[in-house]
Amino acid sequence: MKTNRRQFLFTTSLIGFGWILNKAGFLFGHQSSLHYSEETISNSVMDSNFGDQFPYSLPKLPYAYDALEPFIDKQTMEIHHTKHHQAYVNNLNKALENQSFKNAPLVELFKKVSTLDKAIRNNGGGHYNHTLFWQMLKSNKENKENLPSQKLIEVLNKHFGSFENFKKEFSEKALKLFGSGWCWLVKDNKNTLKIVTTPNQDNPLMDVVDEKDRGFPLLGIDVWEHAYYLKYQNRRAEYIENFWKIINWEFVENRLS
Ligand code: MN3
Repeated sequence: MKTNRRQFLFTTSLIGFGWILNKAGFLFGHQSSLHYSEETISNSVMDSNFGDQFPYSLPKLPYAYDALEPFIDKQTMEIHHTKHHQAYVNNLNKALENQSFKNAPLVELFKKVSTLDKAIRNNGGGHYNHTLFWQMLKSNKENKENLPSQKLIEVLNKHFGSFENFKKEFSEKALKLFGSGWCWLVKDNKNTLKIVTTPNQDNPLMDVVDEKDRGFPLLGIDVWEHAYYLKYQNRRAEYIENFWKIINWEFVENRLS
C-alpha cells in the first residue's frame, strides 16, 4: 500500500520534473524517469508524511491560540498562524498556479528548489516549516517537567553524549543563527542525528542546503522575530529556553521511527 502510494507520488511528480530537468539541461535517457528515486540525488531525504497538495491550505492548529501560554502568547500565535502562515500558503499557490508541475508533492520540489522560482522556495518552505512547527508544540499550562521518553533520551545520548548536551547545542545554534531562520534536529540518510540551521524559510530537505546539513526534520524552532517579538522583544534566548517546555516529544519520537 505504502509502496503504491510512493510510486504514485513519484509518477505524478515526474511530469513536472521532466520539465525541470529538461530546463536544467539534464539528458533524459530512455525510461530513466521510471527509475527516478530518492537515491538519484545524493543525500536527499523526503518527508512523505506531508500530505497537503496544491492548492495548498492553512492547516488548523492542533490546539487553541492560547494553549501555549504563558510560554507563547495568544496574540503571537494568532498572528503567526492567520497572517504569516496564511501568507506563505497564498503566495505558494500564486507561485505555482501557472506551473506545469504544480501538482508535484511539495517535498519533491524541495529536492530541485534551486532550479525553481525563488517564491516557491520561500513560500513552500514557509508552509512546510510552519505546518511541522505547530505539531511540534503542545500545551503545558502547569509548567510540568517536559522530557522526551526514555527511548528518545537514549537515542539523543547516543548521538550527543547526553540530553543536556543536545539541549545546549541546539539552544546555542538557535541563539547564534544570524537574522531570520530555523534551527533543526535532523536525521540524515545515514541515520545520524544532527543539529543544523537554515536561513529564511529554507529547510533541510532542500537542495539549496549544504549536503552535510541535509536530513529529515525531527524538531525545529522558528527563530524569526515574528515568532516571539511581542512577548520577548529582543530576548531570543528566553524564548528558546521556554520552547523546551512546550515541545511535543511524542510527535518528535514518531517522526524518528
Ligand atoms: Mn514563523
